[in-house]
Amino acid sequence: MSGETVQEVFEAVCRVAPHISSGLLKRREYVGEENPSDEKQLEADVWANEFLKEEITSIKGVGQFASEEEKHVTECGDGVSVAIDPLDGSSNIPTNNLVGTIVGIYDEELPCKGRNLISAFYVVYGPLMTLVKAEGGQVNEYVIEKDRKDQVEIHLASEDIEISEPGVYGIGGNKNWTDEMREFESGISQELKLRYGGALVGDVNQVIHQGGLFSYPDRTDAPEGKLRLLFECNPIAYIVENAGGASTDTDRSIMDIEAEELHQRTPFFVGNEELVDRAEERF
Ligand code: AHM
Ligand code: MG
Repeated sequence: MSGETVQEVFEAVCRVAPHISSGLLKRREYVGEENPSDEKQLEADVWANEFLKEEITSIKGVGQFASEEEKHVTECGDGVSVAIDPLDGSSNIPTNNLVGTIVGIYDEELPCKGRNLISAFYVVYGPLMTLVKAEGGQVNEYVIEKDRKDQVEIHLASEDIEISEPGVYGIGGNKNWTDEMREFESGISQELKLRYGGALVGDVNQVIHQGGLFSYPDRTDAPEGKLRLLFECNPIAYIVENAGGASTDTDRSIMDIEAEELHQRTPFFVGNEELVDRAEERF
């Protein structure tokens, strides 16, 4: 039953993704409000959230809906809990750099652990619109396209994706790294190529395809880092772990973190197991 709901959520997100992408053009201004994490909201953040919320909450098997852009959980029936980051990396929108959408589907009421995820996926609004989905131990990549009549088509592009051998790395928050982080990064930079784009979806997508490490660690001014556990870290960690990689907050897998608050943050490391283990040993 929940498998059908996962499929419906997946199809709903694929249906609206092209509209979100084309609607960004007119919505690149800040609206003067802040989200629950005290970050400035763009018109695009608010609009994409409303759009996705309408689609997802109307699915019968969805019981709860929560968003990085909303303070509280919305109760909408009986069934799975869906947590979204409608536009991840939205500070990239004014300059037309990469953004995405992240979706986590949990079989438990929110807030809960990442171990309760039954599926997670992200959309990359890049030169191609792609969606990477993990479910049942398998990670697949789809291309979302519109045909000449504006009908949305979903094509399976790669099946059973496994994280590649280490190639690239990206670490956020560099202006406020701890001294330990600076040392750690200096070692990693001797081995891997630096690629940091400022959108979690893009930076993690390249780590899955080219291998390596992504991190947004604790900062001297932000002991829990920047990224939110339920909307960003859990779904991404679930996808990377299902692709044969690993995740950590430096003590445990991201998915074993107790979730106490809807918008809680955590230091975040994902990538090849050997690199994640190295971070766990170092910090
Ligand atoms: P957002 O969801 O509000 O856009 O914030 C999350 C983003 C991540 O995609 C990215 O990894 C990080 O913030 C980038 O932060 P910074 O601008 O500090 O590099
Ligand atoms: Mg985000």
